[in-house]
Amino acid sequence: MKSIIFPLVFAVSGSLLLNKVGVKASDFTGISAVDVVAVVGSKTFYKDASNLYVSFLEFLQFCHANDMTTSSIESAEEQAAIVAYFNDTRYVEFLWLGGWDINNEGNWRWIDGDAQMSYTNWLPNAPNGGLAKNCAHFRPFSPHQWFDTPCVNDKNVAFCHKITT
Ligand SMILES: [Ca+2]
Repeated sequence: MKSIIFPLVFAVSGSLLLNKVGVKASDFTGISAVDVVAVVGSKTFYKDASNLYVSFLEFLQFCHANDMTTSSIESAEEQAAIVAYFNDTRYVEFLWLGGWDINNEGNWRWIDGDAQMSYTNWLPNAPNGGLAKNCAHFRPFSPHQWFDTPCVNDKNVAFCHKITT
């Protein structure tokens, strides 16, 4: 029975572009269903509904392909709305934030608009990775704070936002 079921499951899952965490088709385009995480004013935050692990470059590709920009958390109100969602869902995968200090160590900027971070919510000892950690991610469980991480980290889920007018 096993020998019949397993190839079948593999064939079905392999036919989907995005299926589950850690598994990715080689023809990744980034287009996927998204979950609404929070709405704050004109800004709506979304994460990849398939919870697929992606690299930072794939995260950029994902947001762009879905007509969004990489996430930026710019106020305590936005942070609180995002935390409320993850408290409700008990979601546990780390999420990419659209922030980096890749161009100037210690000078953290949001990619969207190349704006310097004014509001931040780093873990107390972060960022602390120096030149080895130039991208930011969000821990969706307590204490719900931000960490610096290597940009080559491939165990984060895409997190984007879109401004509606
Ligand atoms: Ca750094």
